[in-house]
Amino acid sequence: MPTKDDAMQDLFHRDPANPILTAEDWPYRVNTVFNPGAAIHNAETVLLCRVEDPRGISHLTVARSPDGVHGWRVEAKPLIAEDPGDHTSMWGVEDCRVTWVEELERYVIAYTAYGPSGPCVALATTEDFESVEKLGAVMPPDDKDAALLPRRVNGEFILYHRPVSSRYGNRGNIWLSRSADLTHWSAPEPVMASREGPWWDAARIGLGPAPIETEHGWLAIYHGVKQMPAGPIYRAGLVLFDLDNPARVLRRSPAWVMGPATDYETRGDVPNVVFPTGMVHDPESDELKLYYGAGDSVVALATANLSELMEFLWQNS
Ligand code: BMA
Repeated sequence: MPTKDDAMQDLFHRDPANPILTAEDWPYRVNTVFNPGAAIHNAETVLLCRVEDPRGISHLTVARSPDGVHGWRVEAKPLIAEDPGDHTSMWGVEDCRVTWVEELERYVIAYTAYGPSGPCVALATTEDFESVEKLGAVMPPDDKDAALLPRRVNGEFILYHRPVSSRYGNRGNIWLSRSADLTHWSAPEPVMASREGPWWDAARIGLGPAPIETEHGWLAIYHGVKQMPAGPIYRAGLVLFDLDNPARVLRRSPAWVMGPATDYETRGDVPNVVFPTGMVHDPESDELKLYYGAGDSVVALATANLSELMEFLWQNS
């Protein structure tokens, strides 16, 4: 039976193997596994999953699969974990986005470090997902949902992120900062605000996976939150940023393109959450694999066709 959400948009297709990763797949005791960053390394798909341990503290652990759907091998130890000696991450690390940066020949991992001052954006780099070089916190709290563009624009790296400003009634909006060296970042520039009133993305928004370069712009997926009397609903929408000025929004989908509909999305530690954080595009087949956390409890996969997404944005914006 088609779900309520599928009846609205037929752009994304949930994989029949969903949820593709759960706490039961972990080689050690964990509470939940969700919100993964994604990358291709050595012809395999790597997911850097947020794992919440039985204390409630999160860390990031690598899972690898030959086809990005089945046969996941999960590492026995976290790649990035809480650091009791670092006040910015003593309460754990969460929700990473991974970007392959050709110029550095390294993957850049943008993640949320959590400590008593609040969540903040931290960066690390890796060659192989076996060891990391930490650059530390690069934005003050409260800030999260950061993702780096894969190349410089006008000579600078671009990091989207989500500082919370009381000017906007503490609604989270998407901003960006620029840097020549990944360490020193410019003051945030506003990019995109949550809509007002009854919209699906009125309470908060945040960027999802690192945007993909297309000839018409940077294609990105963002999450939007609607606050309901029974709790928030997290859904996903599409946005296209200008290639040369990534602070400029060219297109934004009025409606969400994916929302909680299945059991694993409408239940869990936080019901009614689809939270996309990983995206892999295969230029040959044009297939886009979108990895997302469902219900803050499991990892799920939806596939789409990149050209269809672009077409949809052109006609619905
Ligand atoms: C956001 C983040 C995510 C989480 C989502 C839904 O604020 O904390 O980690 O998946 O809420 O609970």
